[in-house]
Amino acid sequence: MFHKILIANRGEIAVRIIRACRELGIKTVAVYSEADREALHTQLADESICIGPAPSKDSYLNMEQIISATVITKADAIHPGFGFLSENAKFAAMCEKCNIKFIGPSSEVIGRMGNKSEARKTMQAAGIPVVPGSEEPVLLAEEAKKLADSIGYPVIVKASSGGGGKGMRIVEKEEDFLSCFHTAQQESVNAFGDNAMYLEKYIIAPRHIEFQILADKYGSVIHLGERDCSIQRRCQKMIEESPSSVIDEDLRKRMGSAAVLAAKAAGYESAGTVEFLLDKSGEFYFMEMNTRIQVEHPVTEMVSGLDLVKEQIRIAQGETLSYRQEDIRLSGHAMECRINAENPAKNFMPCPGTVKRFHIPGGNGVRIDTAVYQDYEIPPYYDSMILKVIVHDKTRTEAIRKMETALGEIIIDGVDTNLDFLYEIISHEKFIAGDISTHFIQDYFAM
Ligand code: MV4
Repeated sequence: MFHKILIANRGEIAVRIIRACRELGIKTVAVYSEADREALHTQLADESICIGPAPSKDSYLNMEQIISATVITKADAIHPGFGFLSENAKFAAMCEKCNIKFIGPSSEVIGRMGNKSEARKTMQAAGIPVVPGSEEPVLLAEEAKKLADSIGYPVIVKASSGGGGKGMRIVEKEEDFLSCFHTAQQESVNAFGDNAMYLEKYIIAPRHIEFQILADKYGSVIHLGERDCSIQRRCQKMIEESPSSVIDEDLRKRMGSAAVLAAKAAGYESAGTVEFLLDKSGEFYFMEMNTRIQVEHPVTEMVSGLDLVKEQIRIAQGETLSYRQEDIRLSGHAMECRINAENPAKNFMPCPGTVKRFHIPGGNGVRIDTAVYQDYEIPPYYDSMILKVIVHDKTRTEAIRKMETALGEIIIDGVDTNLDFLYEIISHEKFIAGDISTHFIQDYFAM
């Protein structure tokens, strides 16, 4: 049983974790940068400690400072949330060395799943379908081109240390390959300090389907169904929902079994997500494994009734899973919209500033996860996501109606947001028909 947990994060996910700890009777420590002195997570925690100046590299990414804060406050464990150090194997290893429990998988697993071409190899060896592509990482453009020619175009070039679209290029024609490869490789070197790339056959207009996994340290692994995260803009998720309108019970069983097998093959512990690409013919392929709690985890909480942050903490405390696969009952339809402080009319440029009038919706089946309050000053240093609206109802049609009602009631004056853009998406006939793919935004909202 942990006596005290330090949350190495900020914003809505830090508030979410503090609430889960409080419900479990566990003390909390918030770390904050100088820009977050007045932030909600700083105020809600039992203790708070400043770890440095505003820039992330000097604060929320400063491993030594966070470890020191943990030692000074005598916290037993660190919850990393998502982003920042949540998938940093070096940080997880530092925690292990300092006998601080990192709430997540081991540093070895984080490292192996963080290397996307290593992850592919692990999954391929376990018999999980992966997209046809390179077996080993590729470094030389000419060698990569030979491989691309044999795979057949279109192909997609990806960074081994990548994920989320950085260091990635889709190559439609042979003559574009070398320039695309060099660009993607340079982006990878700049972003990750790694020139290792890998290739895959490009799946045209796939759906992004991810399965939520829970795994304890004794080998038990269950899945909690899927989330359809296909509504994305430049690899940034905007809307997530569960269940997916194209997955029937048989496909859910097959993909769920593949996700559980993937977690076992990875030696996984804690909450995690197995991402698949689903093509138009219903074939699915392993894409990546995310070794963190995800932004969109509330969608699964709403259809399964589980509290995923509490489950992570219980697993980290050495408890066995509270549920067997046959205990999991998924019901109804949940949907999440991410509200960002950004201006769609100005190419989605982030728009920090002071929140004036602030009103959030409520009601049956409506959940708001946010750290924003009236007169709160949104700092310019961090991610632009400021609020998540999650709704749950019996059917997708009713969930969409509930989301429209909730979005229509929100008031966030003082900063620009993507609220109206989200409203347009969920009111679009193709969205309402469930006719979506990762190409939806580019197909219907050319921008
Ligand atoms: C793909 C793919 C199609 N075919 N791989 C996006 C980021 C990272 N998770 C991998 N991603 C993709 N990998 C193959 N073989 C489609 C995506 C993809 C995507 C690609 C470009 C622009 C937006 C996208 C949104 C979701 C998934």
